[in-house]
Amino acid sequence: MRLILSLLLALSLPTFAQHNHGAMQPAAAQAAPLSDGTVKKIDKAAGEVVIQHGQLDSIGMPPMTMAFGVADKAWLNKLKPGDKIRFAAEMKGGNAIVSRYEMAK
Ligand SMILES: [Cu+2]
Repeated sequence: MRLILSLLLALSLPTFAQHNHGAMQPAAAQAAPLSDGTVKKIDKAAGEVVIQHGQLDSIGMPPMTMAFGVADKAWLNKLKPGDKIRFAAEMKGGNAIVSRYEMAK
């Protein structure tokens, strides 16, 4: 019985986290469409990546080049200037961040 309760708790945690986040951003992070972007610069000290991006409907932005925070700092070691990516943007604590990305093919 104790094991089952633990399992249920573990399974429900990710759901709770998503709902919690969804309170601020109606379009949940997972639902945010991927947009095209080109990495211009990596700033590890600031924990930011500068991306030239297209229209970002998820955060209501026209195309521009700007700095984004990242959901996972490890990405700053994987990305490099010139990389073409497809990424999802969301607002977190007043800053635009890359919530997920994949390399463009
Ligand atoms: Cu922008």
